[in-house]
Amino acid sequence: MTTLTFPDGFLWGTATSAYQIEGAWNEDGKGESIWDRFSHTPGKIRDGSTGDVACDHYHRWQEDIRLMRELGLKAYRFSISWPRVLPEGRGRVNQAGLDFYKRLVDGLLEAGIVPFITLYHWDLPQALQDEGGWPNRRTAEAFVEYADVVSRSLGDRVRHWITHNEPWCIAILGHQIGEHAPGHQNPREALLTAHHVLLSHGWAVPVLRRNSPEAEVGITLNYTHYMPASSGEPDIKQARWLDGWFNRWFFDPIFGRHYPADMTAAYQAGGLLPQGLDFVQPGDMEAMAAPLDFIGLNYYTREVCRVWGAADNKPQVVFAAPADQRTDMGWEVYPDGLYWLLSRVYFEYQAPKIYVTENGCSYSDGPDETGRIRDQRRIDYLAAHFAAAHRAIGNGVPLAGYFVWSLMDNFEWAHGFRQRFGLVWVDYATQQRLPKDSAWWYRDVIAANALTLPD
Ligand code: IFM
Repeated sequence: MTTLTFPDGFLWGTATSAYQIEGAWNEDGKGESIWDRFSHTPGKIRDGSTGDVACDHYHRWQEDIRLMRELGLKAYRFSISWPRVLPEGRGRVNQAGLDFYKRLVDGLLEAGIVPFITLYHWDLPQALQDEGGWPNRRTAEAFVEYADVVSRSLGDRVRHWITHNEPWCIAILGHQIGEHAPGHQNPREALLTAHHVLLSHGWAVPVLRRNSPEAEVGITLNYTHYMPASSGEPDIKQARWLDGWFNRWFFDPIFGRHYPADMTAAYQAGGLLPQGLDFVQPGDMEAMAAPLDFIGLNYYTREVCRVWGAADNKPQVVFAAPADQRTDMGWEVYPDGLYWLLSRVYFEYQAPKIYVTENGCSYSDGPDETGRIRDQRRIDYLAAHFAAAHRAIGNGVPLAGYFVWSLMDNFEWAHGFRQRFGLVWVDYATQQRLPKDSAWWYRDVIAANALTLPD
């Protein structure tokens, strides 16, 4: 056996988000969000489901905190529903919404669990979408107002703030690919969205610091590890382009490097930016590079790309992994990618402190005849990724915590309830929570602050 011990005080946690677990979509004065609107639109969600009830966490949060306690979690990352707090996106505050999060935070603190709050995990108030949504610069201003309202209310007891979750998804899945709300397919809107999301982050940082002076402030970016399938130039160029589109377009400005020049040139050459970066106003790049206390990283997989097709030379991304190394999402299991990500963000971008704010896998393993859920594949996945993180720490990477996605099965966006990422099984008919084998295994890792691997 090999035992990998983590640094003292390492924060082991789990993560969720408001729309994916809360339900209560129209209760106690909550306004409509773009995900309410999107999931209620026929054809948008693969199993036809919505987040109207989801895991009913809004009513079951005390039971869920008890569950977290049973697992020995040190920290819990969750998001706040903007339209629950500001039903019209700005202006009128819904006190009942704020009170829900106050109770949740106090309940976590009483249980000895550190709350990590994400302000924006994709559920924009529909009222702001009706004014143009993220492509409209005014939405960035509204976000600052929202950050102010929440941090004035919770800033005395919350010590970890994350402004946004995965700006790539907000911009690209929501506005270019259209798989996520608001479901647009407009690459220019995607670039405007990326800019305004990053800008709103930068503008919110000083507000969070003022209202919550003892807190750490950061942002969560997602990362896919792109690799060329061969040493041929087209494959290498393509991998570099994908890395620019997915990763560098977001990491570079946050770390004060402006948007990557090669990508700006490529977008310009492709006709996407005929006037260059005309939406960047003086001071924007400085604002979005506001010094941070930490960076949150979400990592799931890598992609190996090969350029096919002599006729139009249209690149395609291929997965090189054998089928038994993919999760139910079709994502390759590639723990080394996490090692490379952590190393890159520390050694190349010089992040002062890092949390893995999401890592996990979707496997459908459910209860057997005795009610036990033998999700060994999830245990293997997590063990391999924890080991990769440990290797990075050994090289000096300042990794301070790790949040498994997710505490429990939940609404997996356009996939609905078909994909199950939870450590805890949710029976959606009864709302019964049933810890899987991986949950008990994770409890033991946390208790030992160490991972034990067979030799
Ligand atoms: O469920 C999502 C989460 O909301 C954001 N990061 C990726 C997870 C799995 O797809």
